[in-house]
Amino acid sequence: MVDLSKITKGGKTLFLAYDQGMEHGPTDFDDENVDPNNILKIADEGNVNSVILQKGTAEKYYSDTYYVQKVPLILKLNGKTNLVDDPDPYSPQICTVSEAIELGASAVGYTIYVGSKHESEMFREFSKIEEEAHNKNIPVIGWMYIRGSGALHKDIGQLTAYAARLGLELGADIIKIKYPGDPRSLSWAVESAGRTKVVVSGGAKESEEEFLEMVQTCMKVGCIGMAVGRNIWQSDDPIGMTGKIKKIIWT
Ligand code: FBP
Repeated sequence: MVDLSKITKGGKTLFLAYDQGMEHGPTDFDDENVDPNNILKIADEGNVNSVILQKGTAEKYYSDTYYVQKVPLILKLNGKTNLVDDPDPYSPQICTVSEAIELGASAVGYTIYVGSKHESEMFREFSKIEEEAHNKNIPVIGWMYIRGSGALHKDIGQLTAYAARLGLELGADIIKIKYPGDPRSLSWAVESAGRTKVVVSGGAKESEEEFLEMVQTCMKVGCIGMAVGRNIWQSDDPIGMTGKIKKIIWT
Protein backbone atom coordinates (compact mmCIF):
# COMPACT_ATOMS: atom_id res chain seq x y z
CA MET A 1 0.00 0.00 0.00
CA VAL A 2 1.20 3.49 -0.83
CA ASP A 3 2.10 5.76 2.07
CA LEU A 4 -0.59 8.42 2.61
CA SER A 5 1.09 10.11 5.57
CA LYS A 6 2.20 13.22 3.62
CA ILE A 7 -1.40 14.12 2.78
CA THR A 8 -3.20 12.91 5.94
CA LYS A 9 -2.89 13.37 9.68
CA GLY A 10 -3.85 10.52 12.01
CA GLY A 11 -5.54 8.87 9.05
CA LYS A 12 -7.83 11.83 8.37
CA THR A 13 -7.57 14.74 5.99
CA LEU A 14 -8.75 18.09 4.66
CA PHE A 15 -7.76 19.10 1.10
CA LEU A 16 -8.22 22.64 -0.18
CA ALA A 17 -9.41 22.41 -3.80
CA TYR A 18 -8.39 25.18 -6.20
CA ASP A 19 -8.75 23.78 -9.72
CA GLN A 20 -12.08 25.51 -10.37
CA GLY A 21 -10.45 28.17 -12.59
CA MET A 22 -10.16 25.52 -15.29
CA GLU A 23 -13.38 23.63 -14.55
CA HIS A 24 -15.70 26.64 -14.17
CA GLY A 25 -13.74 29.71 -15.29
CA PRO A 26 -13.15 32.80 -13.14
CA THR A 27 -16.88 33.04 -12.49
CA ASP A 28 -16.31 31.40 -9.07
CA PHE A 29 -13.81 34.09 -8.09
CA ASP A 30 -13.77 37.60 -6.63
CA ASP A 31 -10.86 40.08 -6.38
CA GLU A 32 -9.43 38.16 -3.43
CA ASN A 33 -9.74 34.50 -4.33
CA VAL A 34 -8.81 35.00 -8.00
CA ASP A 35 -5.23 35.34 -6.76
CA PRO A 36 -3.65 31.91 -6.10
CA ASN A 37 -1.35 33.55 -3.52
CA ASN A 38 -4.35 34.23 -1.31
CA ILE A 39 -5.48 30.59 -1.53
CA LEU A 40 -2.01 29.31 -0.65
CA LYS A 41 -2.06 31.68 2.32
CA ILE A 42 -5.36 30.13 3.48
CA ALA A 43 -3.92 26.64 2.96
CA ASP A 44 -0.85 27.52 5.04
CA GLU A 45 -2.56 29.45 7.84
CA GLY A 46 -5.46 27.01 7.94
CA ASN A 47 -2.93 24.17 8.07
CA VAL A 48 -4.81 21.94 5.61
CA ASN A 49 -3.31 18.60 4.59
CA SER A 50 -2.95 19.51 0.91
CA VAL A 51 -3.82 22.07 -1.70
CA ILE A 52 -5.12 20.86 -5.09
CA LEU A 53 -3.75 22.76 -8.11
CA GLN A 54 -3.43 22.43 -11.86
CA LYS A 55 0.12 22.44 -13.24
CA GLY A 56 0.25 26.06 -14.44
CA THR A 57 -0.84 27.41 -11.07
CA ALA A 58 1.59 25.09 -9.31
CA GLU A 59 4.48 26.17 -11.52
CA LYS A 60 3.87 29.91 -11.13
CA TYR A 61 2.72 30.14 -7.51
CA TYR A 62 3.83 27.01 -5.59
CA SER A 63 7.01 25.36 -6.87
CA ASP A 64 10.21 27.08 -5.68
CA THR A 65 8.28 29.06 -3.06
CA TYR A 66 7.97 28.98 0.70
CA TYR A 67 4.79 26.90 0.33
CA VAL A 68 6.61 23.79 -0.92
CA GLN A 69 7.83 23.13 2.62
CA LYS A 70 4.56 24.19 4.25
CA VAL A 71 1.63 22.80 2.27
CA PRO A 72 1.64 19.41 0.47
CA LEU A 73 0.50 19.58 -3.15
CA ILE A 74 -1.96 17.35 -4.97
CA LEU A 75 -1.43 17.94 -8.68
CA LYS A 76 -4.52 17.45 -10.82
CA LEU A 77 -3.42 15.61 -13.97
CA ASN A 78 -6.49 16.13 -16.13
CA GLY A 79 -9.10 18.81 -16.59
CA LYS A 80 -11.60 20.43 -18.93
CA THR A 81 -13.76 23.54 -19.16
CA ASN A 82 -17.54 23.64 -18.76
CA LEU A 83 -17.96 25.38 -22.14
CA VAL A 84 -18.54 22.28 -24.24
CA ASP A 85 -22.01 20.98 -23.56
CA ASP A 86 -21.26 17.29 -24.13
CA PRO A 87 -23.59 14.78 -22.43
CA ASP A 88 -20.60 12.43 -22.36
CA PRO A 89 -17.70 14.41 -20.93
CA TYR A 90 -14.04 13.51 -21.31
CA SER A 91 -11.30 15.15 -19.29
CA PRO A 92 -7.93 14.70 -21.02
CA GLN A 93 -4.64 14.18 -19.24
CA ILE A 94 -2.64 17.41 -19.40
CA CYS A 95 0.17 16.68 -16.97
CA THR A 96 2.35 13.62 -16.33
CA VAL A 97 3.30 12.04 -13.02
CA SER A 98 6.96 13.04 -13.59
CA GLU A 99 6.01 16.67 -14.21
CA ALA A 100 3.86 16.61 -11.07
CA ILE A 101 6.78 15.32 -8.99
CA GLU A 102 9.05 18.01 -10.52
CA LEU A 103 6.50 20.60 -9.43
CA GLY A 104 6.65 19.29 -5.87
CA ALA A 105 3.54 17.10 -5.74
CA SER A 106 3.00 14.64 -2.89
CA ALA A 107 0.04 13.04 -4.68
CA VAL A 108 -1.75 13.18 -8.02
CA GLY A 109 -5.42 13.37 -8.95
CA TYR A 110 -7.44 12.41 -12.02
CA THR A 111 -11.17 12.76 -12.78
CA ILE A 112 -13.11 9.84 -14.23
CA TYR A 113 -16.62 10.61 -15.45
CA VAL A 114 -18.38 7.40 -14.54
CA GLY A 115 -21.14 6.73 -17.08
CA SER A 116 -19.59 8.74 -19.91
CA LYS A 117 -19.10 7.15 -23.33
CA HIS A 118 -15.44 8.12 -22.97
CA GLU A 119 -15.05 6.10 -19.78
CA SER A 120 -12.71 3.57 -21.41
CA GLU A 121 -10.28 6.32 -22.51
CA MET A 122 -10.23 7.69 -18.96
CA PHE A 123 -9.66 4.17 -17.57
CA ARG A 124 -6.64 3.80 -19.86
CA GLU A 125 -5.11 7.11 -18.81
CA PHE A 126 -5.87 6.52 -15.15
CA SER A 127 -4.28 3.04 -15.22
CA LYS A 128 -1.02 4.35 -16.71
CA ILE A 129 -0.93 7.15 -14.15
CA GLU A 130 -1.63 4.70 -11.35
CA GLU A 131 1.20 2.40 -12.45
CA GLU A 132 3.73 5.22 -12.77
CA ALA A 133 2.69 6.95 -9.54
CA HIS A 134 2.76 3.75 -7.48
CA ASN A 135 6.19 2.87 -8.84
CA LYS A 136 7.30 6.18 -7.34
CA ASN A 137 5.30 5.71 -4.12
CA ILE A 138 3.00 8.61 -4.99
CA PRO A 139 -0.67 8.27 -3.92
CA VAL A 140 -3.35 8.48 -6.61
CA ILE A 141 -6.66 10.17 -5.94
CA GLY A 142 -9.58 9.40 -8.24
CA TRP A 143 -12.23 12.09 -8.66
CA MET A 144 -15.06 9.57 -9.31
CA TYR A 145 -17.79 11.78 -10.72
CA ILE A 146 -21.02 10.34 -12.10
CA ARG A 147 -21.69 12.09 -15.38
CA GLY A 148 -22.70 10.89 -18.84
CA SER A 149 -25.46 9.28 -20.86
CA GLY A 150 -24.88 5.91 -19.17
CA ALA A 151 -25.79 7.41 -15.82
CA LEU A 152 -29.05 9.06 -16.83
CA HIS A 153 -32.24 8.04 -14.98
CA LYS A 154 -30.35 5.75 -12.61
CA ASP A 155 -30.33 5.80 -8.83
CA ILE A 156 -27.67 8.22 -7.61
CA GLY A 157 -27.07 6.27 -4.39
CA GLN A 158 -26.37 3.03 -6.25
CA LEU A 159 -24.26 4.86 -8.83
CA THR A 160 -22.17 6.50 -6.11
CA ALA A 161 -21.43 3.09 -4.63
CA TYR A 162 -20.58 1.82 -8.13
CA ALA A 163 -18.19 4.75 -8.68
CA ALA A 164 -16.60 4.11 -5.28
CA ARG A 165 -16.10 0.42 -6.05
CA LEU A 166 -14.64 1.33 -9.40
CA GLY A 167 -12.10 3.49 -7.59
CA LEU A 168 -11.02 0.50 -5.52
CA GLU A 169 -10.84 -1.85 -8.49
CA LEU A 170 -8.89 0.66 -10.62
CA GLY A 171 -6.30 1.07 -7.89
CA ALA A 172 -7.06 4.51 -6.44
CA ASP A 173 -5.66 5.10 -2.96
CA ILE A 174 -8.27 7.74 -2.19
CA ILE A 175 -11.45 8.55 -4.05
CA LYS A 176 -13.15 11.91 -4.06
CA ILE A 177 -16.90 11.60 -4.56
CA LYS A 178 -19.89 13.93 -4.49
CA TYR A 179 -22.28 13.63 -1.56
CA PRO A 180 -25.08 11.37 -2.87
CA GLY A 181 -27.78 13.16 -0.88
CA ASP A 182 -28.30 10.87 2.10
CA PRO A 183 -26.15 9.17 4.75
CA ARG A 184 -27.26 5.61 3.86
CA SER A 185 -26.07 5.92 0.27
CA LEU A 186 -22.79 7.46 1.36
CA SER A 187 -22.26 4.73 3.92
CA TRP A 188 -22.81 2.06 1.23
CA ALA A 189 -20.35 3.87 -1.04
CA VAL A 190 -17.71 3.90 1.73
CA GLU A 191 -18.29 0.19 2.33
CA SER A 192 -18.09 -0.50 -1.41
CA ALA A 193 -14.76 1.36 -1.63
CA GLY A 194 -13.23 -1.16 0.80
CA ARG A 195 -9.61 -0.27 1.60
CA THR A 196 -9.67 2.70 -0.76
CA LYS A 197 -10.22 5.78 1.41
CA VAL A 198 -13.07 8.16 0.72
CA VAL A 199 -13.19 11.97 0.81
CA VAL A 200 -16.26 13.97 -0.13
CA SER A 201 -16.17 16.96 -2.44
CA GLY A 202 -17.39 20.27 -1.03
CA GLY A 203 -19.62 21.48 -3.87
CA ALA A 204 -21.09 24.92 -4.49
CA LYS A 205 -21.16 27.38 -1.61
CA GLU A 206 -24.03 26.77 0.79
CA SER A 207 -24.99 27.98 4.26
CA GLU A 208 -22.29 27.29 6.83
CA GLU A 209 -24.69 25.34 8.99
CA GLU A 210 -25.87 23.04 6.20
CA PHE A 211 -22.36 22.49 4.97
CA LEU A 212 -20.98 21.58 8.39
CA GLU A 213 -23.87 19.20 8.92
CA MET A 214 -22.87 17.43 5.70
CA VAL A 215 -19.25 17.20 6.93
CA GLN A 216 -20.52 15.62 10.15
CA THR A 217 -22.49 13.01 8.20
CA CYS A 218 -19.48 12.20 6.03
CA MET A 219 -17.29 11.58 9.05
CA LYS A 220 -19.94 9.50 10.84
CA VAL A 221 -20.20 7.02 7.96
CA GLY A 222 -16.45 6.42 7.69
CA CYS A 223 -15.04 8.95 5.22
CA ILE A 224 -11.49 10.03 6.07
CA GLY A 225 -12.22 13.69 5.35
CA MET A 226 -13.20 16.32 2.82
CA ALA A 227 -11.90 18.06 -0.30
CA VAL A 228 -13.34 21.55 -0.09
CA GLY A 229 -12.90 24.57 -2.33
CA ARG A 230 -15.67 27.13 -2.63
CA ASN A 231 -17.15 26.55 0.83
CA ILE A 232 -13.80 27.66 2.24
CA TRP A 233 -12.39 30.31 -0.09
CA GLN A 234 -15.77 31.92 -0.87
CA SER A 235 -16.48 32.17 2.87
CA ASP A 236 -16.27 35.61 4.55
CA ASP A 237 -13.86 33.99 6.99
CA PRO A 238 -11.90 31.25 5.17
CA ILE A 239 -9.57 30.48 8.10
CA GLY A 240 -12.46 30.35 10.58
CA MET A 241 -14.38 28.03 8.24
CA THR A 242 -11.32 25.82 7.81
CA GLY A 243 -11.06 25.56 11.60
CA LYS A 244 -14.73 24.57 11.92
CA ILE A 245 -14.39 21.84 9.28
CA LYS A 246 -11.19 20.54 10.89
CA LYS A 247 -12.83 20.41 14.29
CA ILE A 248 -15.48 18.04 12.93
CA ILE A 249 -12.99 15.92 10.98
CA TRP A 250 -10.61 15.44 13.92
CA THR A 251 -13.20 14.99 16.68
P1 FBP B 1 -15.59 22.53 -4.57
O1 FBP B 1 -15.46 22.18 -3.12
O2 FBP B 1 -15.44 24.00 -4.82
O3 FBP B 1 -16.86 21.94 -5.16
O4 FBP B 1 -14.37 21.83 -5.30
C1 FBP B 1 -14.33 20.44 -5.50
C2 FBP B 1 -14.20 20.09 -6.96
O5 FBP B 1 -14.16 18.69 -7.16
C3 FBP B 1 -12.98 20.71 -7.62
O6 FBP B 1 -11.85 19.91 -7.40
C4 FBP B 1 -13.41 20.82 -9.04
O7 FBP B 1 -12.87 21.92 -9.70
C5 FBP B 1 -14.87 21.04 -8.96
O8 FBP B 1 -15.30 20.57 -7.72
C6 FBP B 1 -15.58 20.34 -10.09
O9 FBP B 1 -16.95 20.45 -9.91
P2 FBP B 1 -17.96 20.12 -11.07
O10 FBP B 1 -17.32 19.11 -11.99
O11 FBP B 1 -19.14 19.57 -10.35
O12 FBP B 1 -18.23 21.40 -11.75
